Amino acid sequence: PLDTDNIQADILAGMHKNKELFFFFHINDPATFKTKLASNILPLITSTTEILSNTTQPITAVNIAFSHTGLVALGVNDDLGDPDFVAGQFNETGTIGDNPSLWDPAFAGTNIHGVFLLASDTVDNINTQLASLQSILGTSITENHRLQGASRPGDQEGHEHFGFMDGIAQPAVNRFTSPVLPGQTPVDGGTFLLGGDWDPVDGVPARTSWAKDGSFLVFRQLQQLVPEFNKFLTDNPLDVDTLTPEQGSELLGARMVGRWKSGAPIFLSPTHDDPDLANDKFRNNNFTYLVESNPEPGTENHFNQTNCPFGAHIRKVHPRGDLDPSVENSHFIIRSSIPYGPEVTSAEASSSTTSVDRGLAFVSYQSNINNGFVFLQSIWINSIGFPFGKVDPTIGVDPIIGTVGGGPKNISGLDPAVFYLNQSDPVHDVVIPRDFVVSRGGEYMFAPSISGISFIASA
Ligand code: N7H
Repeated sequence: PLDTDNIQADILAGMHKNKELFFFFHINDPATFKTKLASNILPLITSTTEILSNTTQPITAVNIAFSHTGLVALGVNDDLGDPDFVAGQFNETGTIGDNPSLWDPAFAGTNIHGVFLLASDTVDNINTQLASLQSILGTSITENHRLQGASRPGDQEGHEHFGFMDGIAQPAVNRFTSPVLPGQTPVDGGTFLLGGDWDPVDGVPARTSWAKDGSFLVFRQLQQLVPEFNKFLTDNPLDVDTLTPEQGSELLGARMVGRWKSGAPIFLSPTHDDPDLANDKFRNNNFTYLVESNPEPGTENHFNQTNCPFGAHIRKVHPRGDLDPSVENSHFIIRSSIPYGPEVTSAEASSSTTSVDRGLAFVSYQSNINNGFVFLQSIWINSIGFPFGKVDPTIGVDPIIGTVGGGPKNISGLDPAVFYLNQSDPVHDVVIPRDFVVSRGGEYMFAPSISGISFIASA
């Protein structure tokens, strides 16, 4: 089995609390910081083993991660074999399609040295834990930025701000995930953790020594324009005979995501939401986009997007069966995101205009940022041709998070009435007028193992 006593809790297991604070800081006094890290902070860091049992779960779970500039400030100059990490996210806005002028100034540059992830049932508990960390660290750190995440209230718990159930599909990690559910792809721990016996990056000594069992944490503050998204759906219901306009709008949203709001996959339930399917963990993830029988064996996958658009969000980021498994399976990430910001107010709803910031505090873990987040964002999400090899060479970017510079994007296959698509027939594209998800920035961080934190403290 993997060394779960040494692996920070959020990486493989997730902290699974309804509140989570991301507290970004700059290190002013490395010597004091390292002393306190070893003596007072290290004992607070929650491991995977601890989070997995109710008897050992702390009231507030604490994880920590460092940016490249943070490690350097602490005197750790080792190569971790990851050029994106060294560059920092701000220097890659061009690659990942972000508009740097929309970034929160806190993320612009490489000024963030570290982040605390504090997770608990209440914000009060989190604030108590934060106050204690701040009193331990005193002026050795300065806050750059904080983002308070929270599950949505009532029956929206677990749903992100557009209303869709999140946190359903994750890869299964060999020697960790048990049981493996139908539809989960088992992958080696090396896809997420550095230095194990299947680490895709070779010949980097730090990865097999102190950095082993750590993981790269990609953080993104993704604002969601919920009233604007809802207005777009209301104004553009899919015109399907049997559906009311309201149902046509619901279908459009589901086809953009690839799942209904309940979480039921549209590939298995293409015409209506199915909460029973959504709630059944043995069925809700058990599908690929390959259909061999209808209408012609072996062809449906490349010609027909009746059940699921080629470019639906969950198909873009996990094209089950659309690619050779060796390619498809080398770009998995583990997601550990949580919504932030309040519910839509009645004034926002009636004006269809966002006035309060809300969105997703996106977190992904991978052992190689270029294979994980950067690949997904730049090659799969933002390529209008992906998945490649379909009848339509201009599928469009991901309708939820893809961008062509913020402006209108043409997406094919959203209308199920278009059974066979002619070569790039633009008449059948749906035009999404603007981005409803706007990146406010983020950073690439390294979440070391518990022994790795101890190494850093003594560097
Ligand atoms: Fe996505 N959404 O609400 O539309 N995502 N995502 N995501 N996402 C998923 O299966 C969403 C984002 C992935 O294996 C679901 O857990 C929103 C980024 C991956 O089938 C829903 C935002 C990246 C999967 C959403 C957002 C990804 C996935 C279905 C931003 C990577 C698993 C629930 C605000 C770069 C796919 C589930 C699979 C699922 C939404 C961001 C990746 C509902 C709103 C930035 C790999």
